Amino acid sequence: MTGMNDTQHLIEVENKYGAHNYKPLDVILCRGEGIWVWDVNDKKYMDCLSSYSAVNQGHCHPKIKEAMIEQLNKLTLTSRAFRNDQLGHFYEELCELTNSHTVLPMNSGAEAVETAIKAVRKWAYKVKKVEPDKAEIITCANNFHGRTLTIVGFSTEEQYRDGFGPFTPGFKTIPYGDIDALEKAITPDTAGFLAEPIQGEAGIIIPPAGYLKAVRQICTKNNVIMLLDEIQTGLGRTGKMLAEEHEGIEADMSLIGKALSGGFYPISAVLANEEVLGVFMPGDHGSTFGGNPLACAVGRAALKVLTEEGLLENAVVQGDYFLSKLQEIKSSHIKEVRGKGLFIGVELFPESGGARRFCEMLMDEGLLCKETHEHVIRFAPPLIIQREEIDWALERIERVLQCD
Ligand code: IF1
Repeated sequence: MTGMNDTQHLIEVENKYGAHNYKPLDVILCRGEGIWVWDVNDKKYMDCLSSYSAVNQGHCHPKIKEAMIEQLNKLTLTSRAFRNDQLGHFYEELCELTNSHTVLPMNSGAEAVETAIKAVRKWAYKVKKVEPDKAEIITCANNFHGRTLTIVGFSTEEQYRDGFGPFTPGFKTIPYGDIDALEKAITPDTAGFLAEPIQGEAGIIIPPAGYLKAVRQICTKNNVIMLLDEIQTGLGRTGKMLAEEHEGIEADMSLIGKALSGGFYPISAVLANEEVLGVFMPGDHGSTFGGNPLACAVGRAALKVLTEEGLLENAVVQGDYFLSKLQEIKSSHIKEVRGKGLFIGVELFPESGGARRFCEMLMDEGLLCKETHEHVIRFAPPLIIQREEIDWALERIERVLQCD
């Protein structure tokens, strides 16, 4: 079939057989390399979403692919009933890079979040001596932590909750970035505080300077687990291995996923100090694929690419450049440009009719990005991007944002 027929045909097939839980742009991708992807008509696009920061290393990174193929030819899955020769190395390399003490490997980001909630609750009962079934976790308005029932139960986004009740009890919501609200919300039953260092889905919401440091102090003072969800902000996206490093603090537990595999495989992990993950005894928790040798080999290679190719440093240099040039764009649509590293949001005025139509115009210009929360265009290209490629993007972004 020619590309155009292929596109129409494949859209029809998807719509016929697939659940309609997404409204994707009508672009059918078939190839990816670095920051570029191609559709079935062989049209080339710059990927400015990076699969929601899962391909920070760039699409189909050769070194990660090589590591995956090598492991594929040896051993892919053993279950955790037995050990494998990749897990220990993965743990050690991950702990060294994130200054963690202990790792619990899972598969999806939401599974890591669920694992952390279980660990924090168990720690509350076994260590903090909270009364059984009374442990409370404080979360933030406009959070995004995944799609499981427990997680959407503490979402403040009505659509993520609609029709899915009843929900898991034991969560309390406070405004994001409000340190007084946190102080007031803590009770003797508070087990933990869960937040993103920068709220992604909420529209790249950066908390006030010093917020994470103040959270750290309050959690320490009140013997509350500080739990940071770095599934989108981590692994170089904001210019650090973990975004918490910008404020010189260490959470008690940090969650990572997405780019932990460079987009090759679902891998996530709960990183913690011994005290919190130490509450898990054999048989308390698990997963068929968690910590499998293929995931560990891919994860090791993905981490190595981040460090050996200086992607964290590049995210700072290119992110600062991208942000400053975006802030120079003269457009009646732009309300605010904000970001950290290569995690950037351009907020539009409501009168502009929503970010979606600008993403569609950018797609026609060969740039793929995604609106978040209706009025924000998120720009999050792979961390390998270079200045001349950012200039290529800026030319198109400026042209589109100067349309009516
Ligand atoms: C979708 C959003 C982004 C995450 C944070 C946990 C998870 C995610 C901070 C769960 C996942 C993905 C999920 C995907 C779209 C995307 C997303 F728009 F939904 F909110 F990135 F912003 N914590 N985010 O961002 O990880 O279980 O998906 O591996 O559900 O539509 P997961």
